[in-house]
Amino acid sequence: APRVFSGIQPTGIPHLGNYLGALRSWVSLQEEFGSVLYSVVDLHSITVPQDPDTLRRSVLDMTACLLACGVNPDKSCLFQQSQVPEHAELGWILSCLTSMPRLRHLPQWKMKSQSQKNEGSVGLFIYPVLQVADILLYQSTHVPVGDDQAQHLELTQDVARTFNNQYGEFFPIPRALMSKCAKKIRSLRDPLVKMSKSDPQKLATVRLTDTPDEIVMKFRKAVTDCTSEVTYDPERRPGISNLVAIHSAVSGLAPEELVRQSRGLETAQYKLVVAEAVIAHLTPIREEVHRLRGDTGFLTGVLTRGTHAAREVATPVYDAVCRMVGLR
Ligand code: AQP
Repeated sequence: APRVFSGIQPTGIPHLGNYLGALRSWVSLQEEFGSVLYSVVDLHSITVPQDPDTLRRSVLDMTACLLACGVNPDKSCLFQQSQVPEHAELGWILSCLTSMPRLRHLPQWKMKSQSQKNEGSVGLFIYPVLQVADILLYQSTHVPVGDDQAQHLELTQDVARTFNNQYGEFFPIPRALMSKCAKKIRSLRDPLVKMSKSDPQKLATVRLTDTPDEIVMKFRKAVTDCTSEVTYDPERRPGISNLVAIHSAVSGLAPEELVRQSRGLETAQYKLVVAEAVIAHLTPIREEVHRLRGDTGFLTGVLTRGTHAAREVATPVYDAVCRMVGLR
């Protein structure tokens, strides 16, 4: 039966990129698919240093944000990855089927390891295999992915095939569900890089909990070029085009239509138009995040229920894998 899996790291409050590129489609997928699992992937987040208290808080904050965006725990299984130990256990078995060169060529390792001392941890190196385990543990058939994750899904498909060839047909080969909405939202400070939770520049990232004043300020200071006309040309004018892309994603109107409507506006004026559209879109979400964040008991309860439901699927799959490999 079709089954969707996706995850998000508890590395801070999600931003417009996470929301428009991933979370918004998570909500629609719970209507389209009978079985949907969404995980707050805390084991992935410790591949780079995390403060323990902040991490604990971030898991609950992320849960509040997912619920506020419309993830419905009655329709999807929402859980914390580390509470289902089979993720790490299956990850170990699958890491024994994956070659070092295969991992060394993945773009995220190349990028993230450069910014870490000693090239980064072994965990950072093999986390794509843990991601493979996240997906295969539920025999998932569909995975919503952004551009940046396409190569990790290819790895998942390769590892699933390797396992099936070696031990017998077991894992479905999961397929990508390419995001219909915004593929890649860029930093407001540097339109050449993606918007990221852990970007140290505060003005680069619009978070779901930002106040209207903060949103206005961030868009006002968004980096664009010296041309004051509003056009959509991601190759040559990435800064202004990123704003048009954000505007398009929150309004549902095509970039060309928005450019037409903005004729005569200077970029400085257009930035405020985009800020207002974003504020209108995010305000109900922000208010719901604030309401939910205060209710730690409720959030923990949602995750506990999710853990039980996830383990019901994961345990028999993992047991079968162990038998096939010869560990039972
Ligand atoms: N800028 C983006 N535009 C569109 N989609 C994005 N995603 C992330 N950034 C953008 C999508 O969000 C989902 C969850 O991402 P994640 O938290 O698991 O890891 P990430 O991709 O590393 O996201 P961040 O925000 O950059 O986090 P940090 O700074 O902690 O590494 C994924 O589906 C991703 O495609």
